[in-house]
This record gives sequence, structure tokens and C-alpha cells, in this order.
Amino acid sequence: MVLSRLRAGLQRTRNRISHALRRLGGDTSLEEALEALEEILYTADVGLLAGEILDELQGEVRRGAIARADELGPWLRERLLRELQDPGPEPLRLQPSGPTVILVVGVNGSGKTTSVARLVAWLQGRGLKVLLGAADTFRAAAVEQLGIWAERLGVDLVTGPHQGDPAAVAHDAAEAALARGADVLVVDTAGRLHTQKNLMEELAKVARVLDRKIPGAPHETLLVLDATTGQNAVQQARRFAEKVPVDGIFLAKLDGTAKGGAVFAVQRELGLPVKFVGLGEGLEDLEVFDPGEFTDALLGPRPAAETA
Ligand SMILES: Nc1nc2c(ncn2[C@@H]2O[C@H](COP(=O)(O)OP(=O)(O)OP(=O)(O)O)[C@@H](O)[C@H]2O)c(=O)[nH]1
Ligand SMILES: [Mg+2]
Repeated sequence: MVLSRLRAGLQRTRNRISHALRRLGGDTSLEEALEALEEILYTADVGLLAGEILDELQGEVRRGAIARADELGPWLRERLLRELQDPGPEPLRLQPSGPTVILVVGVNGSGKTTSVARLVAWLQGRGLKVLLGAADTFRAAAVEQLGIWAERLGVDLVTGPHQGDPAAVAHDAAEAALARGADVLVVDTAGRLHTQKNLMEELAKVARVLDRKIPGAPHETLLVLDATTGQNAVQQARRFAEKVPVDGIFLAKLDGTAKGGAVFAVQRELGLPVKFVGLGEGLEDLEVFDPGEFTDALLGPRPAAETA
């Protein structure tokens, strides 16, 4: 069930590599299969990893560990799987007592607010009491957008005046979370670029204020990346993460892209776990990242002989 939604989301990526995937099995020559595999890696946009994997593979072939075309598919699957960190069923470190604070950051339009809403729905589904903080005071429409989600979700939203200090909103939200006994406080922020010094400093201030009210907060800082931007997202995220301590990635818009392989580039080049993926614009379009399911959805199901 879950797998099928991920499969649907990754369809564009899989379509793009399906021709090459077909050439991996059957009676293709090893040489042709190697070419197909190279095509898969580059087309899926896995980044620097592609070159590394191809080098390794050449080595395997040279030392005779791989001799047939149909051995390449399973080898690739295992190899890709090894790249991915498994966030496990508990991707967020929830505090045993007192509110857990989740700070959501990222560049403009990456999918932060939508992902905040989905996270709230996911947390509510686990029986947790959630409070929302709208620390995006930059655009008037931003608070409104989050307000609509809050109403649909039936959660309280703490906001501040338009163009007001986001750290003040964070302060009030943390206070409200304590006073109302919330299990989780999720704080949405305005989009920003790592090059915008003041805005990066503002983010640091938001984190400091949260920590002052709730020691250890934010307990999770999630960086939302737009999967459709592929390698660009990776480069931006790297610089972003240099400035703010990030705990994990929320990879949004995985459904709208043929660059699903960006997951590998993110993990390899940022060393950060992908904790959630966004597979659409709705509240239910969130999945906890699962490396096995992801690899299956990308490469197609394993042949029966292997799964048996
Ligand atoms: N297809 C698809 N669209 C998404 C997904 N996540 C977000 N979007 C869409 O992307 C657009 C931007 O999403 P927002 O959540 O407003 O992005 P944001 O990062 O909060 O934007 P700013 O606050 O302006 O920086 C909206 O049209 C969303 O519906 C996703 O997983 N899949
Ligand atoms: Mg937003």
C-alpha cells in the first residue's frame, strides 16, 4: 500500500531509466549492461556517487566477482541501499517529557509550509498534541496559508504581526507550548538563502530563543529541499547546513520529478539523513523515508528469485 504510493511518486524517475533498466537483465551482454547501468546512474541524477559506483563495478568485473549482465541489477540495488541511512520508524527524537520543538527551514518555495502541515498531520496520527508557530512574518500571505492548514488540522497557531520579529513569535509559541502542555511544537520559517546574512542570523536567533524557553530546543531542525531542483538543491542545502545545524532532510516534491536519485546525492554530499519525503500537495502525502522501499520503487521490485 505504502510502497505503491512511493512507486507512483517515483514513476517519472523510473520512466526515465526504465529503458536502461530493461537492458540490465535477460540476455544482454555484460558490456551492454554496464553501459545501461552507467546511463541509469547519470540519468537518475545521483551526483558524484555515479562515478564511484562505476569504478567499483569495473573492479568487481575485473576480479571476476561479476560475470553476467543479470548480476548487475541486484548488485546495484545492494550498493545503492548501502548509501542510504535508515531513519527507522522513529525519525524524530521526541522528548520524553516537555514539548519537542521542530524547526522547519529552507530556501524560498521549497515546500516548508506544506511539509509543516503534513508533519502535524503525521504527529497527530500518532496521538500527539501539536502546536504550530508561524515564524514566517515576512509575507502576509504566509501566516494566512499556515492558518488555513491549522484550521483544517484543528491545531492552535501562534503568530505575530506582519513583518514582526520571527524570534518573538518563536518565544510566544514556546511559551504557549509549555502552558498548553503540547507534546510537539512545529515552527515554520520564511524561505531564505544561505547568502542572506541577516536572514541566516535571524534563524540563529529563533533557535536561541527557543532554547532559552525550552532547553535543548529546537530538538529537530529539518531542512526542506525541493527534489525537482536536483543537484542545485544539494548545493544550496550544503551551504545552508554549514550555517545552521540541521538534523535531517524533508525531501519535498519527489512526486513531481525525474530526479529521484537526488536522495543519494543528498545523503552522500550532505551526510544528512532523509527523514521524510513529500509525495504531493495534500496532508496525507508524507512518508517516513525507508531505504529499502525507496530503492525498490526506484529500480522496480526485486525479481521473485531474490525475494523468495
Ligand atoms: N507536487 C508536490 N508539490 C508540493 C509538495 N510540497 C509542496 N508542494 C507545493 O509547492 C509549492 C510551495 O510550497 P510551500 O509549502 O508554500 O513552500 P514554502 O517553502 O513554504 O514557501 P515559502 O514560504 O514561500 O518559502 C506549493 O504550491 C505546494 O503545494 C510535494 O511534496 N509535491
Ligand atoms: Mg512557507
